[in-house]
Amino acid sequence: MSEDPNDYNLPDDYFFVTECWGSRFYKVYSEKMTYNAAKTQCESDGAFLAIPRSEPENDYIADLIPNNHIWIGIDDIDQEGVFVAVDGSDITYTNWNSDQPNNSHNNENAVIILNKAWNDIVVKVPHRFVCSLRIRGMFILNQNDLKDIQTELQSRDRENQKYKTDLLEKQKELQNCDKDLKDIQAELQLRDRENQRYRNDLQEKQRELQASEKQYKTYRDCE
Ligand SMILES: [Ca+2]
Ligand SMILES: [Ca+2]
Repeated sequence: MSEDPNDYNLPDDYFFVTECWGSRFYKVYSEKMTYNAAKTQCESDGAFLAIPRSEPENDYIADLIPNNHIWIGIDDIDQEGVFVAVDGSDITYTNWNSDQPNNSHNNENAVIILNKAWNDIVVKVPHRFVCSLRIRGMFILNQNDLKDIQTELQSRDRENQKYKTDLLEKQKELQNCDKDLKDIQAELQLRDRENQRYRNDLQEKQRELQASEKQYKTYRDCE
């Protein structure tokens, strides 16, 4: 598995981490942004606002910016009370602070970590944030593997095309042969019929000859 952010089309300053909770790239932004600006920033990097998926990962992200509000990629902007992850994945872990989420003043639609606990807060206040890209499993291919496979596929495609062309040609040849064979069979039948006719003629002539020989003999005996 490549640990080079460039292999995943991420900016150079993303760093790679493999821990018990999985393999991730992270980038800690130092500036504060509104929730939507932070979300957009991560997505323009080719990543997402970090989404803690386990307690150790939640603690890790919290420790990247201690004692601060940190946006995470979870919000209920689309439908009040229905929290979704910005990368479309299922939310399998939460760490809400007591009495949260409370949608205070009916105006809290995005989630921050503060000292490891989650809270829904107002989206328009700028906060620090961490972007992340999850690398799933050991079988994720990096860009170079992908290029190799594409090249291999193209070369196989070309080979297959060549085989197909050859096959079509052979098929055409075979069809021509088939036609030749039929011509030859027809010719053979014709010759067979002719030969039969010659044979009949010959037998006829033999009979005639025998008859005339017999006649001649009779004629001579009479002399
Ligand atoms: Ca809300
Ligand atoms: Ca709240």
